Amino acid sequence: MMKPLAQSTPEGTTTVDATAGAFYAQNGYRVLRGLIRAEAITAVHNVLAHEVYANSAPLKRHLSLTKDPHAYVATADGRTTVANALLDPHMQTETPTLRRALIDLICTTAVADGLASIDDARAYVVRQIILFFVSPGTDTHIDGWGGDTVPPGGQITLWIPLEPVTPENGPVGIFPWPKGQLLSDKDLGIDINRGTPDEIYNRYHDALKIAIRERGIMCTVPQLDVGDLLAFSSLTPHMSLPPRREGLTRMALQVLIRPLRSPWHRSIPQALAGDVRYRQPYCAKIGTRWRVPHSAATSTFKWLWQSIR
Ligand SMILES: O=C(O)CCC(=O)C(=O)O
Ligand SMILES: [Fe+2]
Repeated sequence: MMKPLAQSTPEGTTTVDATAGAFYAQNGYRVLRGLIRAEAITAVHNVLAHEVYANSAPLKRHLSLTKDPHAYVATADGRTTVANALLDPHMQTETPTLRRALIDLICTTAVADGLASIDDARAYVVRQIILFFVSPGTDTHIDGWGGDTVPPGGQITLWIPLEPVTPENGPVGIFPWPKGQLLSDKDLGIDINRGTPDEIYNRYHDALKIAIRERGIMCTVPQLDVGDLLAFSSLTPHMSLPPRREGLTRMALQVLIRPLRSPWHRSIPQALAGDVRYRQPYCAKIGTRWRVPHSAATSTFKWLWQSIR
């Protein structure tokens, strides 16, 4: 068996591989193993059972952005489960216990240590959380498109499985990508100054897919256990692979975090257009921020959470 890249001790401290930072800079992603406590994952499942599944109130969803009732799917093992992903469940008044459980899961010293091994920001704003029940079938894209740091590439996606992720149940595929490498419209040979935002998005991502293929960049598909965390940069192209058959669940959290020192929001089209005006992010008002200890190894720092709503 391969040596894990990072290990959690029972005390919750983490030994992080010294090569993690260089790997992240070069590849734009990193799997950090064993950082999330099993009890925290169990707690989220328990809270989902009594606060989400048992409740018929419409909840805010991804991708609709609206409050929708549950959409159900029949699982391969004969159950029925919720299929439509929750958007920002940590911010919804209907799910206060889920908010607490998500904070307890994400904002731990072990996750701080993992982040400190790949990034030097030390303080972040949670910009968005999505809770997926099944693989969303997302096409190849970059998460920073709608808003990123200045310069782009500093936002991090924390992708946290709530159940094992295998080649069967719709894993995430990552195209290794140097952190901070932004291909411009000129690099891609496209015009991004005409069309609707959707058309520009599609034109850019279609050209990005061709560039990935022409460069021979191979998709990496991490198999993840409960407890693992996949971190990737906002410019790292990725997608969801489909499940091998219908009715396979693949529960996971996607947490977008942006360094507090660069909380402003500039979309990739704005960055490519050379737009120097920073749009203050709505997330700075509604988000939740926390700090990572400066010396992750020695600090007795307690996670600082502050709702800045
Ligand atoms: O969970 C997945 O398969 C990927 C989702 C994703 O990349 C996104 O929503 O930005
Ligand atoms: Fe994504």
